[in-house]
Amino acid sequence: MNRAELFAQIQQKSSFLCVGLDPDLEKIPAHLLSEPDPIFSFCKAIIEETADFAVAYKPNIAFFEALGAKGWETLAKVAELIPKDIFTIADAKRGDIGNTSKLYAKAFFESMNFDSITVAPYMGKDSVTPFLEFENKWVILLALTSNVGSLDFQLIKGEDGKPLYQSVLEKSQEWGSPENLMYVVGATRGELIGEVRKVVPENFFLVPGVGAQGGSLADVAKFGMNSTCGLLVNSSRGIIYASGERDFAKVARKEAEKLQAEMKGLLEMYL
Ligand code: NUP
Repeated sequence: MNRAELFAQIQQKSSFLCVGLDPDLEKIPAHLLSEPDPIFSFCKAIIEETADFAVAYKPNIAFFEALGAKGWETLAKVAELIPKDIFTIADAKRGDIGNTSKLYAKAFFESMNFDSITVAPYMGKDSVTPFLEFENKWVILLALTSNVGSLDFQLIKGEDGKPLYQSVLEKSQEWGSPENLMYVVGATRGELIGEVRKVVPENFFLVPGVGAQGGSLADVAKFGMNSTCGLLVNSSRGIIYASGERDFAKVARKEAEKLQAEMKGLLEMYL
């Protein structure tokens, strides 16, 4: 999917919601455990009920690979199931020396046909650029993450006085363009999102951290929105585990709808 198609979908649905698929056997409703593939049944029900409100789905690969070979099979089936006009993100946080990155890219872009993958910037240019060589596929580079540990390295100032996340943003602008490069910017970072936006005015941000991690959607839009929205805001637990009972998918739908309604208002305010 290209940027124009993504923006068209955002306008059409009045939404920039990414539903995070973090399916955990210990958290999904107990009645699903007797199904042949409980994680698949869970994701299927969530996707069917939320697809009207979501412009992206983000399976977090850890939740699938934790189940071994069967988990990979389930992931492939889930990826297949997501409607083709909805953007897909493999949240895998990969990155390695060039020839290895190339195979990670093939795994997620060719074998599983994801639109995008999250990539760690730490190993530098040759670890990231192999992912950028696939047409209509995207790298989502970790810039300013939502977790507490983001303080350990990402805000450290270098000799030029710039925090490390800023160097990641500036350097990576030489590798990709707003047509194939997004950044992870945590919703928990408040007005720092505005600092990131100043450095990279055009690129989309994948913003995790609303819902369970407490980030504010209104602040994300205020500081991060650009003329093509430029935001995909993820919520995982806040949607998929809103109910642990038989009604989980309907309740997930309600949570997704609530976020979409707020997003509609924010799009009207800022676009
Ligand atoms: O900075 C990041 N923070 C974060 O939470 C980068 C991420 N990729 N994530 C992921 O987003 C995290 O691994 C999880 O899959 C999702 C957030 O989930 P939740 O807090 O909405 O449940």
